[in-house]
Amino acid sequence: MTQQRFNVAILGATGAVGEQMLATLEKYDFPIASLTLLSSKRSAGKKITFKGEELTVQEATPESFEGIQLALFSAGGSVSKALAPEAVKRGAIVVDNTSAFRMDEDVPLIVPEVNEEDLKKHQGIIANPNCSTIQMVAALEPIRESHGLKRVVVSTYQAVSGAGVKAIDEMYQQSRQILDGEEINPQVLPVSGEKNHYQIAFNAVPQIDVFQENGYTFEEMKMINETKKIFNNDSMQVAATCVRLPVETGHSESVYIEVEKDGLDVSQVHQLLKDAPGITLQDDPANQVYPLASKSKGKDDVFVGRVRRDLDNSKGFHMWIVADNLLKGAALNSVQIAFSLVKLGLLK
Ligand code: NAP
Ligand code: 3JM
Repeated sequence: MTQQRFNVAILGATGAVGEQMLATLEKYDFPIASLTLLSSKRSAGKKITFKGEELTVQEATPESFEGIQLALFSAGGSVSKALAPEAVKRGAIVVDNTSAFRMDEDVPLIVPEVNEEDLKKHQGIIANPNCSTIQMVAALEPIRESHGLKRVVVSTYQAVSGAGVKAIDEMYQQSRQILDGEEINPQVLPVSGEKNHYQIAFNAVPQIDVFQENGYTFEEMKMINETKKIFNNDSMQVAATCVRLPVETGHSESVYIEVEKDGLDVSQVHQLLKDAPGITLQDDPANQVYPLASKSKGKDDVFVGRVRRDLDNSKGFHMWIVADNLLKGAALNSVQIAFSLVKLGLLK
């Protein structure tokens, strides 16, 4: 029997996430019949090579999705809000990388290692969680499954590539200017649409996305709400502090968890992580082995290390979780969702 192939579109193909989507579809040989690359008017006409074939980027319109079976969206929340319903109306399944639909009740929020089965409930749109959420829940799932999770407290150390191509350029330009003794003129970070912009080079900025009325940023609330939704547990206690660092790629997270059941020790946590799909344990303090953002770039796995039992709480554990934010945090997770759809017979 010949393998079924699909008409695929990538919306945001010229962006930091879109570029990695193309690379991941190619690397894992997703069964593609035709590939449509979409962007705004700005990049329409640009040529991109996929599997040795030159493709021309087109401006995205509702009609772009005629005949498309699978659409991978990463062009920002407002673009998703406008075009995802148009794609679904034309018969496509949308895997959306933005926060536009993540908390909608009829939209599954998927990390395949954790809740692949939730895909069966989809109504056309499937949401890919926030990058910081994905790597954290992937690493915590084996521990949650075996001992339950009562509480999660996370502080993030996030890379600039999570804020797109312009943020990466700003970090490098500013770094050069500071080293050359020139004046800097921040215009992108922490949030391009806000009135104040701050130095990112040689700095740490405790704001990712816009502030909410409760004093948390939207990025922090995404981590809190998405974690509860993915684990299907509204009573889980979750808190987050999200910080941007001058790292190009690779989000790092310091995570404190409190498990529900007694009797867990560090060696058991190690074993659970070693046995878990998509996780690499890197935890050997005697030899200075621990996950590093710089080494996560280009890798598919989520790396975990520095696992310690809390000194005051026998059910408390600390750990350091690192992943390539553009791969497992975005493009790879989306492509894994696409493969799961094929496997479950949901992509027709
Ligand atoms: P980026 O590098 O700035 O790229 C943005 C992409 O969207 C470009 O291809 C751009 O096309 C396209 N675009 C912008 N406005 C558009 C419009 N009006 N119509 C059609 N296309 C438009 O950003 P990125 O880092 O790739 O992120 C893109 C989006 O993905 C983010 O806004 C975010 O919602 C989501 N994201 C999700 C995660 C995650 O955690 N899962 C991580 C990062 C980003 P042009 O080349 O024409 O400008
Ligand atoms: C990561 O349209 C926008 O404002 C995009 C903001 C954004 C998001 C988001 O909210 O979709 C930038 C970077 C994300 C995300 O994955 O949540």
